[in-house]
Amino acid sequence: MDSCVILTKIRFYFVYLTMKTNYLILKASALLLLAAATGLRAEEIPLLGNIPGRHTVSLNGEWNYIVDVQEEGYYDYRMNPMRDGFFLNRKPQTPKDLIEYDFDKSDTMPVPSDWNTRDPRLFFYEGTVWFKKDFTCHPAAGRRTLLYFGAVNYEAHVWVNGKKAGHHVGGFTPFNLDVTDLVRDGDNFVVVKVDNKRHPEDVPTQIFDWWNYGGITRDVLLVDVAPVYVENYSLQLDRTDFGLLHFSVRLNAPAAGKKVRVTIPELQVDRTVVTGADGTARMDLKARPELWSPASPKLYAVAIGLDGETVTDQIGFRSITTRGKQILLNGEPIFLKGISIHDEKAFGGGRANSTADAVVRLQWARELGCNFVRLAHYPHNEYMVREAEREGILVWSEIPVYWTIAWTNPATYQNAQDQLRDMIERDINRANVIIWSIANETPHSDERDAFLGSLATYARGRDDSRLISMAMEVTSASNFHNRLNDNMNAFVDVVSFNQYIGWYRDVDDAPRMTWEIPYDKPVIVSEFGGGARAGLHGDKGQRWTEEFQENLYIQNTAMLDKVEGLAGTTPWILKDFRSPRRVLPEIQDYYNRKGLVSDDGQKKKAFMVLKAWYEGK
Ligand code: GCB
Repeated sequence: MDSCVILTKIRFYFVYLTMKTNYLILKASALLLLAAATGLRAEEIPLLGNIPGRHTVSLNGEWNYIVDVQEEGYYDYRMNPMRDGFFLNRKPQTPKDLIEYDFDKSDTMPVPSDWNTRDPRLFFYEGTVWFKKDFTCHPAAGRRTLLYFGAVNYEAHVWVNGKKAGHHVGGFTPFNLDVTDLVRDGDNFVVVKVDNKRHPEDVPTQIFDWWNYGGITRDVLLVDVAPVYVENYSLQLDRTDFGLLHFSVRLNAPAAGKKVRVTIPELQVDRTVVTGADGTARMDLKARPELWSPASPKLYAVAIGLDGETVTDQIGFRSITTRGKQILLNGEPIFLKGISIHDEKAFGGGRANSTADAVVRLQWARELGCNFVRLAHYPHNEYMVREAEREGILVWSEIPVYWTIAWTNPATYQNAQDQLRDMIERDINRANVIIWSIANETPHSDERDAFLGSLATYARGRDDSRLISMAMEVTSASNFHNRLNDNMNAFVDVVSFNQYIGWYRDVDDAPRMTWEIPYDKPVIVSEFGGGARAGLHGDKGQRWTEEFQENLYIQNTAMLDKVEGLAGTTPWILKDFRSPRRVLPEIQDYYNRKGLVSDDGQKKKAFMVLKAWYEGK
């Protein structure tokens, strides 16, 4: 069934670093094997940048779904993939016919959403659910039709009109399939097999402290494009010359001699560049934009034209650099007053997937006085990033290389790199995104260093206009002296670490703690915090009370003021979030309670402590 041709057009070299040899470049043939291992198919084509600026038709709305615990819609009773699985969406043709499923008589669920909060039977479910949607379309002759998914968690197989359209792994990044040859004028249907079972070689792996929401969790769109189209582009301010912009563009095909026109009317920019034999082009533009900043999040209307068609965008211009232990925004030192956030709705759990969901959480962040958010632990939905950009909130964006990754498995590496690539591709022109983070709390080993070193090098190769970081851990040098000692220091621009003094260790230790970060780089404390059940009051020594959490924040903020080179913090976390690891009845009830705001929107006492600390920064 999966006899699709393996993608032969490998665009990027897979560079694998080891700490011992520093650079070891795998041969191109290994790339093909890796692509095969991660399921890249001929139909999954490189991601389109700036999806909101394209010609799209939404396939959001009610989709029929079938819960398939044993994947009997996919495998026969000998576990061989079937030719006539549920993807054919068959109907009995005669009264004798045996067909044991019927999408049209099955329940519906809105897309985008997650099945865990949409169907009470599926709250803990991890497995396969089939989705089906009917749609009409009228593709114009000579055009191409792409099918775009904002995200499907975790693995998706997609068929259009019963024919395989593609396969994708990774639950938080977008992908698009070329379905031109599968769609027909008039009635069509799309079937998606979604599977969110966890496996040790996945990214993230089998254990992680958040809810494994399954489903088609972000928008589904049909995209109409010309045969040769602008795949993606980047328009960035020079790091130091604020009168200079760098533009680069990539077409979907190696089409030479194509004229790409860039206009920014407000800056009187109207320039054309011609593509080379590989279908790419770059040029520098003289312009002196008003700089994007939290105080003034100025965006300019930009149009990218090719063959009479334009992609429109809103782009801000800023520079982000470091100098010694400082982070510089537009050349000026900035302290990043941040908060960590999961991509969950503001109230009651469930995956967030709209601007409205973003607005509430960003409003709380702004009330705290934040100019920065850590979008943990995976790329959040695009609405969140764009709304933060509009509101002037800087972003740390991260891939789910979390805890116990299978460091030596090449397919795991390729999966992580693909997620990193697509996170960067999607948000390459977002002015507010200043940090790409490649990992969270990973155990030290040579294999881990090789894996992460390679990811960091890859990220820098794709985007040298932003900073690279990762959430490290401190290793105690002695009982009250904390030293950061991580080989990954060599690869990051910003040294970040998580610490939980006061929660996983006695809060009274905080005043005695000393810190040593022996690197001449800015420092972000990417997590600290502790849990409290909103409305539970008592002595500051009583765990789970708001007073305990309040005191923890008082002690921690005082302690952090002594960290040399502290350039920002993103305490853990804005809002209580769903986690299967948090089982304590009456307190947790499957929520991680480290939020400053409860799952039903109540602000806890510690909220005011952090707010006051940020007011003084
Ligand atoms: C951490 C993790 C985060 C957890 C948090 C906690 O260090 O990075 O994902 O949720 O601790 O609550 O323990």
